Amino acid sequence: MPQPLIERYRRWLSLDEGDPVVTLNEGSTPLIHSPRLSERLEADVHLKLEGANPTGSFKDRGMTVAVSRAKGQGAEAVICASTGNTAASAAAYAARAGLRGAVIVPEGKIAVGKLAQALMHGARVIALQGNFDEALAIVRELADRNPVELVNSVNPWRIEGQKTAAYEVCDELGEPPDALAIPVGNAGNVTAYWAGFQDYEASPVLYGFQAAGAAPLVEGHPVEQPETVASAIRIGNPARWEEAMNAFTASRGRVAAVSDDQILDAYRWLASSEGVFCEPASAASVAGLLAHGMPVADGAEQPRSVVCVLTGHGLKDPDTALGKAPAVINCEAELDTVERAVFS
Ligand code: AN7
Repeated sequence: MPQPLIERYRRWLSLDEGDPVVTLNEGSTPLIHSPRLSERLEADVHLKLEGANPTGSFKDRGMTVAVSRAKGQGAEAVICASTGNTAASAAAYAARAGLRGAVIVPEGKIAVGKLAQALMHGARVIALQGNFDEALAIVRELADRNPVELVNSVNPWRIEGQKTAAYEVCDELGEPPDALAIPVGNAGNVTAYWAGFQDYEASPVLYGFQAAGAAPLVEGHPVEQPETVASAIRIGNPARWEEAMNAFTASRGRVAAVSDDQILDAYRWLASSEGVFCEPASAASVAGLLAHGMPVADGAEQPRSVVCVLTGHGLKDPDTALGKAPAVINCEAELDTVERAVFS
């Protein structure tokens, strides 16, 4: 049975001995070889399937630690702003811990699976007439004014927990990869990976990818009206801006943009060619590698082993999947007709 990540990596996490462990047995997600992507990129590519976490995204790694800490410190409620996955995860861990949860999401802009999760776990879901960046600004003030723990990735415990994904990658491969590709929204996850690699004295080249309509780090300024089909990363003013840029610089990597078409092509290609169904935001990492390759600094060697982080499960967003997939074939219940439908 997989261990909760707090137990597996407790020595690296600065948790108090007395804190409760609020867990759904997150972490220890599959790292699978990707033969077709390896062929296309002329490198040895592995996919880190973070959609295999209990609520279907990497957010659970940070949430187990942040909610354990919040519970240990006597909090009665947690709150977050979210493009969807943080909301689903916060709601689940709040339920597990016996805490109240409230989530503020951009109205009409979160995938339907994530909404169902937050509601089923009993969180109060507030649909804001505004975008994620506005929601985050508001919850920060709410958390200052009220006895409620903020569990966005501005919370340092979220980053602590998310570092464990970098540990797992190194432990599973037996050594650090040469490079890591990752989608970037609020920039908490790339910050956490870099911190985790540094704990392991590893320094893979970090390639971050943003959606072209929501690419503040690439453009060098906040984006007022971010837009992308990858709703999870529809973020115009990342909270961990500086940390993320420092990580790209220190790792001799870079951040680049991918178009929605490139994201959707990679999304469908991964599902149909590699058997891996991730959500559109996650496919940005694969789209980025396919579109930009792996540029290196002068004199540096081309990466041989690469890990691509697939941050969330494809089932989160059935609407986008059905909009992109081929049509269903309707058929009457008659043998010859079915035979024709199957084999023609
Ligand atoms: C699938 O849930 O920001 O750069 O509020 O759900 O650490 O923000 C989600 C982000 C990538 C970007 N992939 O990670 C939220 C939220 C998926 C995501 C990201 C998110 P960060």
